[in-house]
Amino acid sequence: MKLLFTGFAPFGGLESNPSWDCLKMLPSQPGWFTACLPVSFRRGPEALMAAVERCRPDGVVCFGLAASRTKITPEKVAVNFAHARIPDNDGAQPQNLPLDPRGPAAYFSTLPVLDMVEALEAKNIPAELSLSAGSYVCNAVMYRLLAWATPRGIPAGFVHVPGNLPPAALCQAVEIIAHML
Ligand code: PCA
Repeated sequence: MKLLFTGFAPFGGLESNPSWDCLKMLPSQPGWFTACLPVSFRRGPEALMAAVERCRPDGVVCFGLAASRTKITPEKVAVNFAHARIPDNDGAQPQNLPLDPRGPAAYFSTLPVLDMVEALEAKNIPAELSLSAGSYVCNAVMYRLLAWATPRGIPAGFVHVPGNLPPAALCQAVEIIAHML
């Protein structure tokens, strides 16, 4: 089974992004691929789809930082809405726009999100289901991912990581999640 995991580049004045730092620590396994996506409404989803075309994965989990959260939060929903509080790394700051004017209002993750929360908590890693991936670049990438994965029946989705967990715990969380695909 080929699996693709993505993280993001730093943004918003931060020096690193734990969502990519933890993927860099992931022990290499046959069939596991990683990619670092730019924090850009335009280039982020493009880079994701380029990685998908390169790897042809049977499952995809995208990771991003939610600096204000304190738990690992598998996302249930991606919404067709772009509304940025800060400019992305290209200086774009969409306000009140659909991501795809012809697309559905939302997609549900095709990952077993509740089981993932349970599996993380069983290992004493703080986790909670999230019902909103926000309206910034992470949500845009999740929406694009699910527009591709849903009609194909491919398990795919998004997980936000908090800013306060040590990289080793994040890396362990990624491995737990990876083994549930
Ligand atoms: N977090 C941002 C974008 C990149 C990232 O790591 C978000 O939650 O949208």
